[in-house]
Amino acid sequence: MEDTIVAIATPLGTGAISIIKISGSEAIEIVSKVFKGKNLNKQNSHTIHYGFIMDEKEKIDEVLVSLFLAPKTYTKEDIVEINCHGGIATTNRILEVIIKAGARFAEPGEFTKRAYLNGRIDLIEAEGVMDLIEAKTEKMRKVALNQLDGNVSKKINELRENIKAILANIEVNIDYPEYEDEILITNKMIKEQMKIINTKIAKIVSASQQGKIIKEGIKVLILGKPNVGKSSILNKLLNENKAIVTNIPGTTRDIVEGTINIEGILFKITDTAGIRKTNNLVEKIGVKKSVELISESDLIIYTIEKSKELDEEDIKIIKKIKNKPKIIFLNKNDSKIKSKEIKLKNEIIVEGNTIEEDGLKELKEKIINLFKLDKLEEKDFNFLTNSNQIALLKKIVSISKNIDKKLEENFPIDIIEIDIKEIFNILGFIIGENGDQEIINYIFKNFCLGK
Ligand SMILES: Nc1nc2c(ncn2[C@@H]2O[C@H](COP(=O)(O)OP(=O)(O)O)[C@@H](O)[C@H]2O)c(=O)[nH]1
Ligand SMILES: [Mg+2]
Repeated sequence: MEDTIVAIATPLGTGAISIIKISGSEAIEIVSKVFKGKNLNKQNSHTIHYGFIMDEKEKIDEVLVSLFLAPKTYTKEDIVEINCHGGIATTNRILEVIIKAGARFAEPGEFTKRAYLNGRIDLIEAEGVMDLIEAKTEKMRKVALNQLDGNVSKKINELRENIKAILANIEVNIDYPEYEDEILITNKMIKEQMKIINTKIAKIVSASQQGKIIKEGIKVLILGKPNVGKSSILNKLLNENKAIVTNIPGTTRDIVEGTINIEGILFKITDTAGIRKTNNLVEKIGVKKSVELISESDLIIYTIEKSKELDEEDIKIIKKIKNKPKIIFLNKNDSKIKSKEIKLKNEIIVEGNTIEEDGLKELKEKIINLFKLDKLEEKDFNFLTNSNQIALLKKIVSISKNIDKKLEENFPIDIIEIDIKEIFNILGFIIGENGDQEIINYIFKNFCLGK
């Protein structure tokens, strides 16, 4: 935190401008050493200044320098931003010059980490910053902005206040047990208060499951035997000829992926090598990869040719994906060959073909229903999207159940108090108030450079 840090805030590549960001107590002093223009030490906060970046006597670029003086800045430290000409050579050279003048190259997310450590934002809001940068759909953007605005933090803080009130009551009861007129904490009362809190938490947990879908999208795996039309389905869903389609079984060997947006949710669709026994080494590796992908996927589209009966191979694969959400796609229903009856109970089945594009719309509708995507309530975006934080919330749910049990069995109040205090602490971890290093590192290590 003592160091003044620097990073390139814009993507490295060809572009009109690049922004180099410097934060720390020596930001102005460091930039002044290499800036030819007005004396930056004498300028007001939130002003922009024209000049040149120099390396000794060599002119590096014509720039605009923005000044932001502490504490009203992103990091609460002095910040200088240099707008220079875009492109790799200029941007990198300016970065070099600034480092030579005394700044240290920033770690990923270090600016936001400072905003957090200096108390300007909490962990949920920090997470919102990153989510906003990574948002690829309107829904993702709205969720992230809501988080960044502190609405989710507000919910967690409310819960903490509620818990604090219960704890205060317990304290009174423990300290002055003989005071008849003090509110006597009975187990029944704690139970009622905890019930209200539990309902609130349950609501956030259930919303968070959906939030995860919005943030991370849904991973779809197209599986089936060779030549049933998997690659054709991928191409039709993506509306792009991404995978090679031929009538030669075993054409697809590598994993082919693409992304589509259905109802504001990102679907990462993966086409795989058809699963079969093969002696071809390359195909074998492909088949192995297909099977490995099963556990990581959220949805499997299992493809069968409508005119063919399920054979042993099919049944073997279907067994492997028994516990996965899946849709069976009966392909090639345009074929003149009489179709066989498919004996699959309790499965969602869609039939169609990729030549006349029959059934693909229905396939999408079934996906929407399966994940209840049409019911994602936009107005209630108050949930957590980080799986670590969701796990913490679930831990609270289980502690809470334990409290209930102990109350039932009339445990002494000071024992129950320990559990309630733990809930209070865990809520603190979620917003980052107790500064748990592991959670902090986990969140910031996924940040991009320059933010
Ligand atoms: N008649 C018919 N042929 C199809 C259909 N979908 C794919 N095919 C053909 O089936 C063959 C295998 O398709 P492909 O998508 O490569 O199957 P994959 O091996 O499962 O990826 C190709 O010749 C396709 O043109 C369909 O719906 N109807
Ligand atoms: Mg294929």
